[in-house]
Amino acid sequence: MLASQSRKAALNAFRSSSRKPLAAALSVRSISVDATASQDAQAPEDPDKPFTVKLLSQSFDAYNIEPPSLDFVTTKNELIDMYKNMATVRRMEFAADRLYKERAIRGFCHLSVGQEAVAVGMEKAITPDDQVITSYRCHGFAYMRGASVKSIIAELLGRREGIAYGKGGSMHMFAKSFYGGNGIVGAQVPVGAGIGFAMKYLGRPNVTFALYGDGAANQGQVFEAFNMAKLWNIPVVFGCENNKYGMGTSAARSSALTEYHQRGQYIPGLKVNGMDVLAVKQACAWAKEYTTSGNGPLVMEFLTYRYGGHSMSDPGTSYRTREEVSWMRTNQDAIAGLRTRLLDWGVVTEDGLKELDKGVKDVVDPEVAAAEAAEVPENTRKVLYEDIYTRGSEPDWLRGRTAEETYYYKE
Ligand SMILES: Cc1ncc(C[n+]2csc(CCOP(=O)(O)OP(=O)(O)O)c2C)c(N)n1
Ligand SMILES: [Mg+2]
Repeated sequence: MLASQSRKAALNAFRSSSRKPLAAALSVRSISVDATASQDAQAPEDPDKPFTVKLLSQSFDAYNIEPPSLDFVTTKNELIDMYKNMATVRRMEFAADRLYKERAIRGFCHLSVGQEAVAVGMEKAITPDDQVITSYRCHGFAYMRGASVKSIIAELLGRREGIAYGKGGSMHMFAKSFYGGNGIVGAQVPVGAGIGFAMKYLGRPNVTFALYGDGAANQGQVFEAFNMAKLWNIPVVFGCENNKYGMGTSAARSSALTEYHQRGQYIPGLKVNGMDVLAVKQACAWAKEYTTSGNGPLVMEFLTYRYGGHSMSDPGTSYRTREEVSWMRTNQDAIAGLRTRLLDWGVVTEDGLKELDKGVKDVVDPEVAAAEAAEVPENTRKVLYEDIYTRGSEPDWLRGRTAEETYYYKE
């Protein structure tokens, strides 16, 4: 029996078990978020030789458009690379989790553990000249856009070696063709439409992905951006990462229609199994082709799940059950799902997987250590205001959390 088949059997057993409330909660999704089940396939010997695998039949749900093909063409090397990328993002965020708990990271810290397939699958479908902008949950996207693990962790630690010189923190990381990391919920959607407009205006053949959460999807500015994008046929993909919850409440309690891919009304949409990195890549490649062929925008919904709370200060269990979180972790995890397929398809052996995991550890851990070893910046006016104020306009004081904490440099 294939590993994926035993997983499938476990899943079916769970679904038919007496634990009705959770099964009911999960069945509101009309497409699968299964990342583990796979059709039979056999990878060729040559790691660069393309071969075709079938995506699960419930990978996509299209709105006013033909969905992408379920035939996914890949290579051993691509599959291995996707695995390494997702494992790297997860290990990096585990390090951030530890550093936050040790109080080395202060302020905000939003982890995407559970959602890695979206950032990785999307990047595999686009080029470095395509554009990406996202919400505050941005570490994985920053890494996939080219930021090093060291520069991301150093940013969280407030070091000058950070990707934004330690002045942005968790929500404000930027790289080439990556416009952050935005702390204002929803703000990145019209900005993303603007980036897409710039691509069209400049005659570039590139797509822009503007990502937002289910919690941002009801904002007025989102619909204003949809309108302009359609009016001017802007090559932008509005990508809703639907992880089922906003900051403390479920999507079903905040949205009159939780089919986020249909919320563009006059814009075609596609819902994607966001726990399956292969489905994400297939959908994003299809979306790039559609939007950059003069068809205008698309609305995409990535069904995904975050295992942690909204931020480090949220245990994430007051608005969902522990059972639900652990069920998703055990049964629908994107990384575990790809592991199963790598084995089933003969891409790697069990020993090969161990090697891959060790390789990820050997890359991530020294980079995290280097970020931790970087010097804490001096608390001087020069360092604090560098890159923030135009020379000569720096204030002589720094506001604290309370009036008493205000720091006056000249005293
Ligand atoms: C304009 C604005 N309103 C409120 C907030 C506070 N806030 C931060 S995240 C969040 C919920 C966002 O949920 P969602 O978009 O689903 O993203 P997720 O946390 O699930 O990734 C809220 C209300 C904010 N940052 N900006
Ligand atoms: Mg959400």
